[in-house]
Amino acid sequence: MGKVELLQMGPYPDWDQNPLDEAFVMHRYFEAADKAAFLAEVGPRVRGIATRGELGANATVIAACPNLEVISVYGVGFDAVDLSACRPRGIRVTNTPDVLTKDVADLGVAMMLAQSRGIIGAETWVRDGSWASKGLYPLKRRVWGRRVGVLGLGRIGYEVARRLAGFDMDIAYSDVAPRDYAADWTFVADPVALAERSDFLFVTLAASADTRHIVGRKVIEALGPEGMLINISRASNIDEEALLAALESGALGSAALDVFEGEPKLNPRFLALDNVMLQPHHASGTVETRKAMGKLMRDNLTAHFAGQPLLTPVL
Ligand code: 8YV
Repeated sequence: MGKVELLQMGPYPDWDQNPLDEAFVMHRYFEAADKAAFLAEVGPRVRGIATRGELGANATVIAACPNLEVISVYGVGFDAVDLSACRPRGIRVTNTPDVLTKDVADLGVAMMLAQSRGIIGAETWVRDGSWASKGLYPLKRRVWGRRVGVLGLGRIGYEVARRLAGFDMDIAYSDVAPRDYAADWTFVADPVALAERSDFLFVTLAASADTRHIVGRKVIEALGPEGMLINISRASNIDEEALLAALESGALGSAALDVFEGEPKLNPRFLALDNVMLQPHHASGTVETRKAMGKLMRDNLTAHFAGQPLLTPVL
């Protein structure tokens, strides 16, 4: 029997690509100039899709693969996979939870510290000679001891809060219900009320249709001119128009963002702002974590085609 054929939605590092190429026939969708023609040609032979969190698999791609059995996501977020197209056909979906949690939390905390203390501007201050010519760097805002809200106390939100406890912060969180593992932290059901009591608001929710724009104008304005919004989840959790307007007017103090609508092409209005820190969706981007994510993604595919139970199924 020949190798199983997979559709590959985006690139992987060699340490994943090489074993994938050895075990399967990989059809590189992302390299195809004419995507529709490519799908029409290889779709009927495809039994699995290997994708990435931000790329997922939409209804058109899924429909073009009538023999599709499994979609394996390299990422914890599976919001870009059209689950409603998978369910009726019994297509299984897997993701890579846990292995990336702590790196994502680390980057969120690093962004908060860097933005609040002006670390990137301070680096420029040294390099461009401003220190010598203009003198002392402008004073920035303290992090430790201040009030923080965590919107979504799942795996990543929990690790963020745990880290912030080390900075003696006053920690509150919103979620669908109080969590028994968060006894030291204050539960605030309403995101607007959470933002109102916060100097820093972390968005750590798994994105879905239900959470779309959960951070809208009211939450942003409640956070206020001294507040900072940190997003390490998905752009869809925030009303980006409302965010841009608030950053431009000063209704929101600042933001630190790892994710954007339409990324990697972000709204150019972000580039004109000096009160926002922009990161290229790399919260899970360490060698250690990406190796673990790749292995888990591949192990799920191998398990499926060997008739073994999936390691980390979401559907
Ligand atoms: C990855 C992610 O950057 O886990 C997720 O959901 O978005 C990130 O970890 C991405 O999936 C890698 O392509």
